[in-house]
Amino acid sequence: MNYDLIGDIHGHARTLAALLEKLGYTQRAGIYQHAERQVVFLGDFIDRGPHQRQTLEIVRPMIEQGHALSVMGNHEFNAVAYATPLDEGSHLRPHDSNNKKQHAAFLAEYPADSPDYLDMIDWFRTLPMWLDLGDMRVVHACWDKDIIASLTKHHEGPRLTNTLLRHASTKGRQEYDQVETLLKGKEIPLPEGCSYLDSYGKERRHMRIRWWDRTSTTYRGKFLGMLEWQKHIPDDEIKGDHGVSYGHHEPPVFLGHYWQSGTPAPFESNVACLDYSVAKPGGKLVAYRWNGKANLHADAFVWVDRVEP
Ligand SMILES: [Mn+2]
Repeated sequence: MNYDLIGDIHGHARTLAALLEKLGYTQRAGIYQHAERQVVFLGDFIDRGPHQRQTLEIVRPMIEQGHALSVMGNHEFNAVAYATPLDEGSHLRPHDSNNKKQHAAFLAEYPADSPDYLDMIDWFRTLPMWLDLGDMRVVHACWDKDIIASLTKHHEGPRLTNTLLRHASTKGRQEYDQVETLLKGKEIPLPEGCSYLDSYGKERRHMRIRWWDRTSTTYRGKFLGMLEWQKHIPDDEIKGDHGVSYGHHEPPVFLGHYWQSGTPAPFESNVACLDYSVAKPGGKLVAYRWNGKANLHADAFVWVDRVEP
């Protein structure tokens, strides 16, 4: 099977429809399909954009009718945790003002506890956290084989069980860091005595890394974040075994999540990110036409500019 992988949509249904049409998918009985190809979505269908319901009404039937596959994004994981009661009046993801704000566009179209809302949350729970198709792999943010092996062994893996959902929502639990890594990216501790202030003015002693980058070996080189923070990061060799090794010989892996801009191109010969910030003005929705090749190329990216609502 040949696949068209599509990056983070965030409620931009019209842009999604334009991209599917550009890729040669046509609607039959209201469902986008292609005679020879399937879509693989990279997650983050929801939050932020203007057409949450229209987006889900395109992607969910495609997946349910066998025209597409998908992994779970951090926004679907958060939605499930937000909807799941913990104790009387509280939830696995707290209903505080930040979390409410991040989820507002979705909740405006799917009022909490309405039948449609509960049905969609149940469907989000069925999305796998990773897909290993043998000669190609898909995960929202980080392919970490040790974490994937551990979740497979201890939690029947790639899908959220009740226990895994609870543990993954509990800070301090191993599963919390594991699911966070797969869905939000890899973090490593900074060297002793080293920290920086994030955009909330909060002191950070960990940093997100460009885990796919095989050329840089220092904290500063692997740092992933705003340029102004990078100067506070030491240019020392990373201590200990904190990296994620993704070798040249491994199957290609597709990611979303990383808010790229500019002209799409692979991160490495076997790593490509397809999130080109459709949720921001000037952003685009990006696909990769994958025809079974081990090496990824810039000329296989296909995209459309964000369609303004
Ligand atoms: Mn994301």
